[in-house]
Amino acid sequence: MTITTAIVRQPSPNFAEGLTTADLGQPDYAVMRRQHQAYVAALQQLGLEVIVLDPLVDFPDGHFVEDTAVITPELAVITRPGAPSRRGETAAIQPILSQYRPLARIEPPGFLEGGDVLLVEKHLFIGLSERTNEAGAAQLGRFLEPYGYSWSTEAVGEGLHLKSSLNYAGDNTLLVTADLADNALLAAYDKIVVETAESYAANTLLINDTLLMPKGFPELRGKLERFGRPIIELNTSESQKMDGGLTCLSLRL
Ligand code: CIR
Repeated sequence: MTITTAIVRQPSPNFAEGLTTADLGQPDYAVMRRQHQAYVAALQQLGLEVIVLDPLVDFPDGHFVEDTAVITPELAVITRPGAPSRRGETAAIQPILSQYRPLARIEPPGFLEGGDVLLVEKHLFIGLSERTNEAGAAQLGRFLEPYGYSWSTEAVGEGLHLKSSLNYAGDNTLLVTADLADNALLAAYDKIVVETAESYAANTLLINDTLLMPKGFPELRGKLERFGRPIIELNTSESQKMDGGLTCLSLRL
């Protein structure tokens, strides 16, 4: 699908109180804001309409909007985040999404976060993680099967979410971390393998023809240049300190 619109949410001043396992130092709000503004500017430069929502002070991870919904051209599935501290974020995203798509909802005992769902054409790769369980994955699959989608599940090994390790670069090509390079489920695709030292950069985001990648990963940058799509590099240092990356910061429609 051609992406025309992105929904983002401004980081809250208390964003550093969000969940993280990273040990990369204390995040800085002013720097985070600048990096977020640069992200919005990059999406606008690509011709997208960007809807910027207000910060959610009660939800310091709230700007990682990707986790609150899974969007296809037919439907927006409101998730039920596996992280209890993030469950309330979904109520805040529904009003805007209902303007664009019919809504469906993941219900207990299911839980699922958007970061665990990679849509490649009409197939959903769904990661099973601490944030997404089998019941949540099955609910999502059943919502989308009537529209011709297939789905599969994969245990998330390293990283928080599936998309910490697996993303789509276009032209039947996946970006994968080394641990997924020989995965049988991915056999039908060409692959660009992200070296272990640069594994964070597997979280690269395809917007129509262009790849948005995190700054500071020269080996992957070289591989993507050879792949041939336009590249925009963005500094993601403050998101990385909170286990987040480029895909997490938007919902694309
Ligand atoms: C969390 O742990 O939930 C946030 N600090 C980071 C969420 C990143 N989201 C994503 O990769 N889709």
